[in-house]
Formats: sequence, C-alpha cells, structure tokens
Amino acid sequence: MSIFRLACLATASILPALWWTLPAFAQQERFVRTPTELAQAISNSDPGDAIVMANGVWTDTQIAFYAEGAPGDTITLRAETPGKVILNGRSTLRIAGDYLKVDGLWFDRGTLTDGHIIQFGRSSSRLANHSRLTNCAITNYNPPNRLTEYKWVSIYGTHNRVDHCYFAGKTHDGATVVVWLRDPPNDAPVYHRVDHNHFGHRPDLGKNGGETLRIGTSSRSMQNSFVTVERNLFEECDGEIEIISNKSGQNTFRYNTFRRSAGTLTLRHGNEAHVYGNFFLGEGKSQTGGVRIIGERHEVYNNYFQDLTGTGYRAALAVVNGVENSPLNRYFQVKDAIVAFNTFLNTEETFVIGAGKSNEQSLPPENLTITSNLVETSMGPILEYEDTPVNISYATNIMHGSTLGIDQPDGISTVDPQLTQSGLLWRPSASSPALNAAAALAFATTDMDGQARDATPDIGADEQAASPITNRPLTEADVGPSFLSIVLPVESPPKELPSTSVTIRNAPNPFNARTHVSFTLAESGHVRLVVYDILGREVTSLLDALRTQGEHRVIFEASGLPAGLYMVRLNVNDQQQTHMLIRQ
Ligand SMILES: [Ca+2]
Ligand SMILES: [Ca+2]
Repeated sequence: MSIFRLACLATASILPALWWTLPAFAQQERFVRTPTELAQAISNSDPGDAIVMANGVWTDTQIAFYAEGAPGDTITLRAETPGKVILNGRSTLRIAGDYLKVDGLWFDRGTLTDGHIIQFGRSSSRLANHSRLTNCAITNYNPPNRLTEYKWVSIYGTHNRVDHCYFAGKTHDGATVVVWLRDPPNDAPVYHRVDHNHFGHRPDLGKNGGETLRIGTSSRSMQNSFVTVERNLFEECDGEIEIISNKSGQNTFRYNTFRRSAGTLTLRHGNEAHVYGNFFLGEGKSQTGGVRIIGERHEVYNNYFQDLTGTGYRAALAVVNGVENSPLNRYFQVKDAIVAFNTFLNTEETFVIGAGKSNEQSLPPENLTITSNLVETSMGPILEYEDTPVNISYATNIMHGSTLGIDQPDGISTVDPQLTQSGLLWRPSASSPALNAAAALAFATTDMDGQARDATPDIGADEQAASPITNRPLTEADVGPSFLSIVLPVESPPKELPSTSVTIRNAPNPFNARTHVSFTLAESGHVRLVVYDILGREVTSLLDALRTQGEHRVIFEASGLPAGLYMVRLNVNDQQQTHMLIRQ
C-alpha cells in the first residue's frame, strides 16, 4: 500500500487534523496520446502512478518504460481499454526498473529485423525486477523472411511475471519467449513466473530455433533458476521438437495443457526439473509427444498423456542416452530420474529408454525409477530399450494393451486397468485393479486433479477422491487476455461453456483461402457460429441453425479477407465459446 493511501486511511479514520501531511507524490494517472507524451509521462512517473495509452493504432512506437516503482506501489503502463491499443510497424517495448507493470497492449502484424519485441531490461546492467507483463497479446509479428531471427518476449532480471497473455502466429526464426540467465558473478536464481498464458499456433519452422518457451542457455545450464511455468495452454505449438526447452536447474512445470502440439516438453540441459500435473493431449495429430528427459534428478509425475503419435525423441516419455564427459551443449547422462504416477493412454510409443543411442551418445540412463504408472495402449511395445539402462527399477506399474517389449520384471502388472471415460479423460473405474495399489511417494501428495492422495494411493495420474477438482485440461477461457473475448459484442450475458461440453477447432490454422471450423456438441441446440475481426466487427455468419449432439463441420471461406487474427464464436443453448483463427 502506498504512503498516500496509508495517509488517506489515517486521515479518514484516526487523524483528521493531519490531512496536510500528505506526501508530494500523490498517485497520478497520466493519459497520453502520442509517443512524445508517453515518454514524458514515463519520465515523470512516481511509485503508484499509472500511464494510460489512448485507444488506437500506435505505429513505430518504441516504448522505453524505464522507471522505478516500489513494493506495493507499482507503476502501471496500460491501455485505455485493454486490447484497443494496437502496436504495429516497428513498435517494441522495453521494461527496465523495479515494480513495473504493463497491461492490455496488443502487438499485431508489425515486423522487426532483430532483437526482441518485448524485453525486460534495457542493458546488461539495467534490468527489470519484480515487474509484470499481463493481459497483453502478440500476434503475427513476422518479418518477410522467415529466417530473420528475433524473440517475441525476452525476460531478463529477477522475479518477473508474464501472465494472461496471448502469443500466436510466429512463423520466423527464434524462440517465442525466452528466460535469459546472467553470467557469474550475478548468477543468482531468477524466480520468474510464466502463467495463464495462451500459446497459440506456431507452424513448423523446419529447423532449430522454433521453441515456444526456452529457459536458460546451454552455457548457463548448471545454474538454478527456479522458474515456475504453470497453467499455460500450448495449442498447436509445432515450431520444432522442443515446445519448451528447459536449460537450467530447479524449474517447475505444472498444470499446463499441451493440445495438438507437435513437440515435447524437453528437459534439454540442467538438473532437477519438477514436471507434474500437466496434460499432453495429442488428439492423434502427427509428431505429438510428451516429456523428454536429459540430465540429473528430474521428477516427472501426475502427468496425463493421451493420443500422442510421436516416436523416438518425440515419444510420450523419452529418456535420452548421454555423452561421456559431455560438453555443456551436448547430452548429459540421465541419472536418478523418477517417473511416477503418470497415465498414458493410446500412445504410439510410451517409454523409449536410451533414446538417441549412438557412438557419441553411449551412456544409458542410470538409476531410473519407474513407479505407479498406468499405461493403456494397443500400440507398442510399451517399453523400448534403445540401450540397456543401468539399475532401472520398476514398482507397482500397470501396463496393458500392447506387448511390454522386455521380459516382464517385478513391478509391472499387465492386468486390464478397466478405464472408463469421463469427459475428455479416462480414469480407473470402481472395480479397477489400479485403486489403492500404488506405493506411496513422498512428493506425490496430490493427483492430476489436484485432489489429495490417500494413504493407499491409486496407480496412475488419477486418485479416486471426493474432494473438489482444482486442475483439469485448460481451455481458451482459462488463459490469455481478457480482451480477446471482451472485444466481441455481447448480446446476452455470456456464460462460458463447461470445458468438456463443447470444443471448437479449425484446420488448417493458420490458413490461407479457407479453413474448416468444426465443433462437437454435448447436446442438441440452436447453434450460431459467427466470425469477428480483432476489433469485434462481424465478418460473416457461418451457421444459424439447429444441430444435434455430436461433431459438425463448416467451411470458413476467407479468400477476400486481409491477413490477421479472427475469432469465431459459437453460441448454443445460451452458452458460448470463442476460438482464434489465423489468416495468413
Ligand atoms: Ca486410494
Ligand atoms: Ca482424482
């Protein structure tokens, strides 16, 4: 709380005679219409102030948000209306200082030649700390040549947060979001948080450099960075094999949802990652994978993997072979990893152990623990040893459907787990042998739903429990900026559909002349399906008719429309769902 507000409280309730002791820097809101006014407002700002950018299109605006807030007295740079301040051309944003917040900006269809669209930090000696990028979007900010390299968001400094943002349509070289670590002696952990973002479609780059999120670099990968990546939705992030490239120590990846993304969460460099409560839903799309493990003491538990088609390095769970005396940029041997309480359903290749074995990658995984996992797949073999692991241990796993691929060891039962479908997910039924059959594990105190595990835990990601479910596969409604739905006209009070009752999708996305929009209804109803542009103007109505329960498909003909982001909104039975479309 600011001194000003403290003083107000004091004057109002206790010391009315002392009103004149108010500090000189009472909070101000400065409304700005031009880049010059913006720069002036930033340089005049004090802790607790807000700078408000006027609605409209800001072209070639290089925002240098260099200021100093204070704990509890953040300086905010925000849009007059979230989503109605559009930055394009060569616009960029730099944030440097402490306790700064940027809210509601939309970078759309600009282009750079190098560097970063948004950067936390001004120089290597002037960084951003305790600062936040929230409720913002970057869409289709691409150069003419896809080999031109720049980042969309670069996070330097410490204790920064990127949340509720939308990033989609990156077609060119360079990771979308990067966490950068510093060289010694300034190499303390950075403690950033990346949460509730919607990472939308990123097409296959065809080369390295298409990561959606990278944390660290190989040269700094032995540093602990303590970054938390949670409750993000990664949808059709196909840039390259590494959707997320973890390159430092002690990072946590939890409660994220990966849908139709052709890649894996890759623990590429660094040790002791904590990967739990994530949903990997491939929906049968080509090259969709799960988690790839390299390095030491990683924990992968309570994750749910379904309908993944990836093989080898893109398997649902790939444990990679290491290089002897590995340089920092090659492959460290996997040691002391724990893979526990995960559910694998209908996965093309489930466990690939010793993946990538070669003359150079000659060190098999050592002390790998595989416990209390549940596998149901007809594809396989379920366990593939590309190299023979050293001291692997299995306990209380159920693996059913396909062949095991190895001589059945103690610790793997091939009994039918008797799964039943509830919504999107499959869980053990009341008579399942998975129930109460797992050995307890100290850190697996909850399940994929966020429910507490009991004293006799169940095998797989699900514990049967009556407590409220706090974690489930994320939808567009759970993540990203507020304005992607707010810019659309609202005819009736919107009631977002329960996540399992309807899904909209389109393919291809991005698209050129046309795309197929499909949706699945849990029950019959009168369906209105309307496409809007980013300013909320109706572009076309695709459907206005009764439709029965089940899957339906309509064509969106867009050949006469400009490139950019569109939204399709489905209304049925007084409920609605919105989905983003990218016209290239
Ligand atoms: Ca139990
Ligand atoms: Ca449960």
